[in-house]
Amino acid sequence: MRVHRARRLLVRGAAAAALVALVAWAAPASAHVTITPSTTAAGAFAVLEVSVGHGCDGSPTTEITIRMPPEITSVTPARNALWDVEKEIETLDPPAADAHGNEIDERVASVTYTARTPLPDGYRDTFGLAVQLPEDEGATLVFPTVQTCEEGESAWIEVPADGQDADELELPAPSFVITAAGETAHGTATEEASTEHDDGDDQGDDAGDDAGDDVGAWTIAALVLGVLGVVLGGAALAGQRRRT
Ligand SMILES: [Cu+2]
Repeated sequence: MRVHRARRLLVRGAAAAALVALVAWAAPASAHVTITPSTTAAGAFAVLEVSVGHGCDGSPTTEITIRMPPEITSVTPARNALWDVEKEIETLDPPAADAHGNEIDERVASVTYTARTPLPDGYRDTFGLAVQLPEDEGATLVFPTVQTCEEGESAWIEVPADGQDADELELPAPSFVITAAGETAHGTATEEASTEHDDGDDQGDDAGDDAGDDVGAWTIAALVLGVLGVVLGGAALAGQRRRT
């Protein structure tokens, strides 16, 4: 019982933190071209969701080219029924090593999606890129992206200068920061899912007990994250209000 209540608390805490994080994140970024990684953990396999939120000053989008940072050596773009997708290959000189230690002499430098039917302003679309993230924790990965429209284009290639807030940029390049290996929202979700499955069979009860010992720590972590999220969210909102 205790475990179940703690688990519920954990879920609530995590949900609150996620909601606040989402609000803080989505408020300034919703209209831009953005990248949402499924995980930011060093060395992890991630799916990067590239989102296009509007056209160029109202003109429909015809093409999106996403340049891959040099730290990423392999990319598998998802197909999309409404777009043709093409990978631009570049030669690596000197060669680099891939995740398995094999020498590679070329990589995907950019991915281009070309619309079969232009994406009207006021509608969004997303593109999935499967990649392996580099090991360098703390590094910022930048994905300069050019959006071409029936009329004009938007080059999402601006990077904040030292001390500058990315929110101040008009056309910020999508980017995210690599975090410590294993420390991810994805990992938490797996943990929750596995304890969920454990209810019922014998084998699961053992695993459930093990998880129960950890629940206290997880609950505290979730609550701390929740409070942090509220503080960050408040700061983001305050910052936004100041500007308007
Ligand atoms: Cu925008």
